Amino acid sequence: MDALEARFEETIAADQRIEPRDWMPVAYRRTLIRQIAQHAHSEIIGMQPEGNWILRAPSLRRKAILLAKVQDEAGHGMYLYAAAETLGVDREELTEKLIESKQRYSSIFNYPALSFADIGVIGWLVDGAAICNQVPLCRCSYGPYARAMIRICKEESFHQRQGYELLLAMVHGTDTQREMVQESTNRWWWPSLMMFGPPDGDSPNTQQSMAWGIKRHTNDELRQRFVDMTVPQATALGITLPDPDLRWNEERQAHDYTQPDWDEFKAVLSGSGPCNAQRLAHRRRAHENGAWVREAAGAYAEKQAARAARTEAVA
Ligand code: FAQ
Repeated sequence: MDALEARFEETIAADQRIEPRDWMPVAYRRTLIRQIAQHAHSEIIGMQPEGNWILRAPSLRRKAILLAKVQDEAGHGMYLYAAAETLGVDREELTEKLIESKQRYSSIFNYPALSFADIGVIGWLVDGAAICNQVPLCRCSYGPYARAMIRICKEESFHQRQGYELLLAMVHGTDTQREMVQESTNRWWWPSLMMFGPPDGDSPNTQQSMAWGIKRHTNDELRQRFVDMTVPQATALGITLPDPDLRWNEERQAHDYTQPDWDEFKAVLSGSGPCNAQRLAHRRRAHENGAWVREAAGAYAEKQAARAARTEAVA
């Protein structure tokens, strides 16, 4: 092992951070680019299911909350692309890979938001799962990713609360509103469990990512944490989770639960989920529609650089 590699291993063993200027193994860099890019793309594509409801929110208050949440997601995407750029890739390149389906985004955003109850349930379950998965990433061994995650997690926590607060209002409303919450929970429960990734036995990246301190827990550990956290919240809402075998296991001090349909997960990952084509087509269109902004920003930057060069030459 050469000195650079030994230094990297020592930093990881001492639970300190790797910074962009530090030497790192090619595979460590590659894994981080894959995960951070996938995470950034998820935030950007993740604006679509909720964005669909901004114009149909039932009150000004609900609209303002939803707008703020969706804007936060755009911001998260930007922090994450910036974190990925410290690894030597650029945002343009990552965006191209997303729209050409060469990089992934989270499976969860390939499901449609069909009713306004979905806005509450996405906040409760999807952001709840995102928090479970992302809080440990604040201790990720790669400094820029870990630091980006601190702010993202604070905002995700607001997102989860706004969802739960909306559901509390709905379950205290009419019978129809309560039914809407139950129906929406029934649809989002299983895809939310899939967000944590495949079971540990089928997860090719977990072991190495844990050894490098990129991931701090396995997919199954985090999924279990999410189930245990969510069950009492469902009880407080007075609704049921759609798993007849969900029950507390005294011996394990955890809930037993049914696995989601992993064939469905694979199908969604391979592009045949309910909204895959729609999500990518929308993202592609937005990228094309934004071409003039990128061109204008590029022309402006060139003009500024030429002006600075002229001023320097005169001085
Ligand atoms: N969807 O070996 P593993 C959010 C892929 S942000 C799609 O276990 P790993 C905020 C995986 O990439 C949600 N693909 O992989 C929000 C790998 O692909 P490969 C996003 C998935 O990386 C809320 C293959 O399967 N969060 O929700 C999924 O060790 C509301 C094998 O899997 C993050 O990205 C999936 N669910 O663990 C926004 C968090 N699971 O190798 C708007 C950071 C796995 O074939 C509204 N990421 N794959 O290229 C992570 O923690 C990890 O990457 C995991 C996967 C845990 C997602």
